[in-house]
Amino acid sequence: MLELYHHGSSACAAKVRFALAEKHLNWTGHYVDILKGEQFTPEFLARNPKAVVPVLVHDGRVITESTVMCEYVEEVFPQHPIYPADAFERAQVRLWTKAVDEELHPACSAITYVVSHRHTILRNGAGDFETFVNAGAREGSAARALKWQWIQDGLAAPGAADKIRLYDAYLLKMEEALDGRDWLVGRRLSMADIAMAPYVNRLSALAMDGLWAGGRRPRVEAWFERVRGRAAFDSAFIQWMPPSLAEEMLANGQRSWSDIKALLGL
Ligand SMILES: N[C@@H](CCC(=O)N[C@@H](CS)C(=O)NCC(=O)O)C(=O)O
Repeated sequence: MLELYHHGSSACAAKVRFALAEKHLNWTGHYVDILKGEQFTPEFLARNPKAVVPVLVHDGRVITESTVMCEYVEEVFPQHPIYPADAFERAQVRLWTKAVDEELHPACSAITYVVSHRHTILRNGAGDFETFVNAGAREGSAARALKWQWIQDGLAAPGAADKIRLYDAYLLKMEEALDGRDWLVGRRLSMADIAMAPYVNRLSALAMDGLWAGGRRPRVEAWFERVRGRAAFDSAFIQWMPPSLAEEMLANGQRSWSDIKALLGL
């Protein structure tokens, strides 16, 4: 039995939901509202002391880290593969998943918090700095201190603008990788596309389709249409997103779009 602890707006959780759906695997969901602090309950911290979703539990065994979870399900359930058979192509896929884990995900957290989540968290009550930073395990406290700045200062927080430029640079990398092909690696959808899709979808959820639409990144635009056309898209991205949060993110994104455009010189 597969169980997933997840949240509607979590890009990492969407990645795992997308992978599970593409692999035709059934799972049971446990919704953890990370915008209300449910990741800090003793029960959740026992499963992941880093206080982040997603967490996968397979027959009672806990697996953390979204990319590790996708590799795990691929190994345990090899039907409907999401990694290519060719070793060189698998290496290319891993370069994308590594880039997501190391660079794009932190950039996505920054953009999501400074553009939208900060408003939701401030409304729900962020509490005080000490409590906020020490809510998770010690190893996560530096990341939470950074988040505190994003929540308090928005786009003016130190480093936030750089993260947005880095995010935009990834759209250009995708545009280049998609030259002459439908998918990021090889001839069919792979874990590279599954890993990148939540991050492009996030921009769309924040009303930032202008970063690729209107002829700026036409191959990314066509790729995202293909991703949206997958049967798995709905269960990965739409079904779990609370409509009120989707509306709030869209409205917050629309409010910030002129600042984002100015920052990127569009
Ligand atoms: N490297 C981790 C990152 C997990 C992560 O950052 N999760 C975010 C949502 S995408 C989270 O749970 N954040 C909780 C918080 O903001 O307090 C993974 O890939 O699973």
